[in-house]
Amino acid sequence: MHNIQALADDIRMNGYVILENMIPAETVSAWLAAFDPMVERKRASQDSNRGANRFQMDMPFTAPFADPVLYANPVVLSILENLLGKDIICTYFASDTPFPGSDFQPVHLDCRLPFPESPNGMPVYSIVLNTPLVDFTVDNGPLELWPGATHLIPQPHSLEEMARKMPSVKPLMNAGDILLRDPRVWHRGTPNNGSRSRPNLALVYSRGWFRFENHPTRIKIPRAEYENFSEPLKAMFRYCALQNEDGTISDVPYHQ
Ligand SMILES: O=C(O)CCC(=O)C(=O)O
Repeated sequence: MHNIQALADDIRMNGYVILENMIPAETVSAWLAAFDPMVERKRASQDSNRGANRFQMDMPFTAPFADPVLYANPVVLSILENLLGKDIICTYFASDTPFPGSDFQPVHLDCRLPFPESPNGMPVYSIVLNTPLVDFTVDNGPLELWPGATHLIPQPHSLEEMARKMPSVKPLMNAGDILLRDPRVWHRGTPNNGSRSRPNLALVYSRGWFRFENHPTRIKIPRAEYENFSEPLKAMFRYCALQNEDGTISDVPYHQ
């Protein structure tokens, strides 16, 4: 059993928490088998877009990836509700993949601060869900985080300089684990010195009023899939687009 309050408080205090063994091994294997050729096609046709040999790629909201164990995981949703309240939106479904030869990224936050002029840190308003498709090792470019306080710093300056003086962690998650992190937590991708790519899926959930701007492409949900959603799920995906059977795109009907 998960202690939802304690896990939510970990995120409030430390900026992140890791949930172990959340995705069945056969599901992760199916994701990896479908993912590898997709990212290889992208790599063959486009320059890297997140630093050398590192690719951000939008994910299709289709099988095998569009699995409720990922986007509507009951443990995750309980933690999110504790942190964000009942009005939660999901607006981002993508992946980050460093290949061998990738480098350190600049230390960064994934979102802007709503009130950068305020002297106070703000409560949690957005959460990134990451789940790796292969085990993170010390060699294959684990994500590095500066936990504890960086998500509460109201006016972050000189991230690289400050980060050098502050303790960081590189959690070695296993495939099937889920990392929930406040997007304000300072972090960076590290070099992949391993023998294969190290894919990491990412979804972003926010309070209904927050716009996660990191990448503007809307999630496209096949209309048939959306029509089977429960009302709370329809509300959660209300800022996404619908992919119609004839290939056209529609807005999700306005949802109160
Ligand atoms: O290495 C990762 O999985 C995440 C990288 C990252 O933070 C980014 O590309 O913005």
